[in-house]
Amino acid sequence: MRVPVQVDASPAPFTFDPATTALVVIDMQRDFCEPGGFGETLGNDVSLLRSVIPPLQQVLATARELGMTVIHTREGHVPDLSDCPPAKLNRGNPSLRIGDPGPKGRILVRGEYGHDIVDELAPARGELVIDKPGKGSFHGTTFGAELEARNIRSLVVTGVTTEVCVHTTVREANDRGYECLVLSDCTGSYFPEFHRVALEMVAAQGGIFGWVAPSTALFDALV
Ligand code: TIU
Repeated sequence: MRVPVQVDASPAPFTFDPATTALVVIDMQRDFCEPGGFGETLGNDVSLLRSVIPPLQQVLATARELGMTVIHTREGHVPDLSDCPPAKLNRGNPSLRIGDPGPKGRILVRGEYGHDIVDELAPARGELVIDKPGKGSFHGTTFGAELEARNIRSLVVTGVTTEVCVHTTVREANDRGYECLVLSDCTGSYFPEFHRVALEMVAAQGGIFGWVAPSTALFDALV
């Protein structure tokens, strides 16, 4: 592997040093990826997110081999829901609201089975897990401080959903000066069209928020 690593990406090659790059795995929780959780209560077909898991397992394994910083996030709320604004709690017409008891525990509540990350992508010992109340990874969390403490300059971003939590995180990371590569096959949406267009938005206008590439381009760059 030659450093800096150069990935064939859109709209231009993405260059990074694994020592100053974090792999960010956003919200790969049972609540979004499995039946009986938050995603399904919103009326979504959660099976659409399953295709993200196999390539993301490979990317995780590679990042661990390289000794990269790995950060997982989980969207959810404290049990008394004091960090869930009414604007979020009362929005829409879900079959179960945040905090209601569901088949995998209380919907989107920290400490519940459904809130945790799917078994296939379980964090390894020492990897950071950031609990976030919102869609973005910076709001109400120590994510920004953790990146600064580790001298991270670039992010390889994965997880769900592309146009919601992935986009919110990438947009703010870009404003904060981080260079973000979004891995197209390691992100997913309940809406295939939103996924496609969300990725196009990242890379449009000369890479207005960042870069996009499939995980195969990352692996090719690392040989
Ligand atoms: N993690 C994340 O994207 N939260 C969402 O609520 N996404 C939806 O697409 N609903």
